[in-house]
Amino acid sequence: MTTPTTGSMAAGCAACPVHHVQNLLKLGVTMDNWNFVVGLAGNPNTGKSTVFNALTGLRQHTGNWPGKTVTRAEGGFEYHGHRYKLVDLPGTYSLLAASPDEEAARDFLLFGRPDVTLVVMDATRVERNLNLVLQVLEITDRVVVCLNLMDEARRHGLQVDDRTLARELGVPVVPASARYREGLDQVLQAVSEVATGQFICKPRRIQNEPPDLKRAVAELVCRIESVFPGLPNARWVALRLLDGDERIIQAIRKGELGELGSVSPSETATTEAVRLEGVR
Ligand SMILES: Nc1nc2c(ncn2[C@@H]2O[C@H](COP(=O)(O)OP(=O)(O)O)[C@@H](O)[C@H]2O)c(=O)[nH]1
Ligand SMILES: [Mg+2]
Repeated sequence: MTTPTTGSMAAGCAACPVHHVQNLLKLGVTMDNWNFVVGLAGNPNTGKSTVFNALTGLRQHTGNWPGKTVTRAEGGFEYHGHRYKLVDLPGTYSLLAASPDEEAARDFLLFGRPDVTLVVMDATRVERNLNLVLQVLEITDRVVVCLNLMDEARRHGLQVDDRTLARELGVPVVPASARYREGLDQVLQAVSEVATGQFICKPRRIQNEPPDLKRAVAELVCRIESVFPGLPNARWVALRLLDGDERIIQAIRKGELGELGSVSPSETATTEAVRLEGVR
């Protein structure tokens, strides 16, 4: 028997939370009593904690990421009848994690799959900050960019065209000066539109992948998914393996990645993981 698909169900889907409850739990984030989870990402010193404090006020607490000495701040807010949990991630320049801080941010974004990733950018260093934004756009299509430190940009005589940036990136870009609480209402509005599916992002992705790469990625994704069923973002893992990312290879060897799938890897998984490396 086939499951009927109705228009309302399809519409409901865009509005459904996408976060991965089990993985979030493994990453130390509980989702009881929350409708949506928002990850706050960005390079260090872009104003993430300032945005976090402004949006959550006193409703926040800090803890550590499981198994790491990296602190995590969690807080919440309500907006238009929905309850949002906001997680302030460690500052990171890249998802190609180099430090435990970057690793915590990467694991949360990749495997916890927040309903919205709010990337805070420094408007005075757009080019450098775009590196992380573009990487985030590769792994999720629910992104809002907060173009922060606009007051600093103005002070330096820099003009940043947020509309063109939004068009080019395919996601909402909201200019803000978090220290002065400017633009934060618009940030909330954009986050809620993306979370509830009122706004569907069309993120800019790598175009024209060479056919050889496409084939290799497809083959690897298939094998990764059979070894680690339920692992979100297998495509990203495949690309990292092809790039020879030592951390990801280790994560596969030690079964860390398996822990973030819906089923623990079987005995054969390790053998298969070694074979996966052989594909490179
Ligand atoms: N001028 C200005 N300073 C800001 C703004 N937002 C944050 N800051 C300052 O930038 C510094 C770093 O902010 P913080 O929130 O700790 O950044 P994080 O490392 O991304 O969490 C702090 O001194 C903030 O007061 C802003 O919009 N304008
Ligand atoms: Mg901070």
